[in-house]
Amino acid sequence: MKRVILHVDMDAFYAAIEQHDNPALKGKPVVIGADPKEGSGRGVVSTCSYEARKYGIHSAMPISKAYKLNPGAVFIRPRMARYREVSDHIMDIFSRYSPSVEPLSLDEAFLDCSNSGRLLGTPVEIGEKIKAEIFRETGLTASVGIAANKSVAKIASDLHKPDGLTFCPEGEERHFLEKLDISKLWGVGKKSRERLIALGFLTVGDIAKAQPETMRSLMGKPGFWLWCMANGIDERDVARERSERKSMSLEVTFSSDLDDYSELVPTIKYLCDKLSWSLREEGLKARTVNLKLRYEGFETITRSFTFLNYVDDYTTLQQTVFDLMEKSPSSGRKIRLIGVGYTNLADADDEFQGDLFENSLANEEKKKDSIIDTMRGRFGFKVTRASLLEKPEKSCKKKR
Ligand code: TTP
Ligand code: MG
Repeated sequence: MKRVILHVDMDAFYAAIEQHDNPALKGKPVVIGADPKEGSGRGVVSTCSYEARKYGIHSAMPISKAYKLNPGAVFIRPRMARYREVSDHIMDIFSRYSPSVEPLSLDEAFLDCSNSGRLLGTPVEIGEKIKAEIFRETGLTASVGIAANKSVAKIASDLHKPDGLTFCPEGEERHFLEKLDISKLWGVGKKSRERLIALGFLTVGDIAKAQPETMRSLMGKPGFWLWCMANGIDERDVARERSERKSMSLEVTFSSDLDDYSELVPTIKYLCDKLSWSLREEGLKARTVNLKLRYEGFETITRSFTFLNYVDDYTTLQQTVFDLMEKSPSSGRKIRLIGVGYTNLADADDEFQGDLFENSLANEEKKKDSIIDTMRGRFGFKVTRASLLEKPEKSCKKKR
């Protein structure tokens, strides 16, 4: 195989850590997320153990619904510091197997093991060694997908969860993918799935058989990328995290809690403008956008969205933050703090092969950003956009 790409994803990550740290929870339905308050709690499920999934509980479901599905489950609030500690540990294990490790979130990463074969064995042996090492050192199981490229490896790791190892030999990608539901393709969420089904595409094979031009005319550039993935074509490199900076964010605590969401709009725009400008100023680009909201009474939630390619423009950031706002629990709750952030950073001039999912809207917006950046280079951040003339809550705090 020319390239050997592994995608490793931990099983029921937060829930598995809780079961490991408290063995009395092993074998039980465990739900990590907001306080269910006996069915009246707001907020959502972060994740749950496989035992809880049998009741239909899953990530992002309202916690009140999870409670109704199984009131007897063990509900636990997340312990992020502990999850980050385990994440650092597994990332350290990955680095023993490859110099090219690309983390996608706390519990998953791509590894390029193309040159590890002579020392470590066949692709499947490498996958088995990594799984065994994770289990020995953390007591947790992971699922591994192995293929000649990233998108097939990512699809593969999900096929035999938990504790799975799935290998797709080079040249067999089309056959490997053809029967799978289109939702298995990276980036196909609920809405795109409905749209594709309405167009007559049910399986990955249906997309693979279409003409690339048809897919492009139906779905735009992402349609072409879907066609490539469906045919097992993905030239993107595993991107090492080269940037020293891991994240960047800005937040504002309001002088009095806000209950009218429309009052947040100017502040969100202001934060997005300032943050995306700082990102470009530092010569960086980012794949993940994060939103943090703190409600009255101090409950804090975070939401994030990861793009397939890198972004750095104001409009994409702003639209993503508004989308994330829509997914956040809101009704009747006052907001005390709002924060926006970027993670998954890379140097702006790093080339990533196959930034196929390039967003033409983002390209247009980039031109506007570069005009503003040039003016700000001379006059500072006080140069502003016409759309931002409404007064935001200004005293924001920069976080590293
Ligand atoms: P996932 O890898 O998507 O899920 P998982 O590891 O819990 O389960 P699986 O075996 O299916 O991989 O996400 C990793 C962690 O990220 C998860 O344990 C909790 C967190 N998370 C959220 O907080 N909210 C979410 O909506 C999702 C999907 C994950
Ligand atoms: Mg996982």
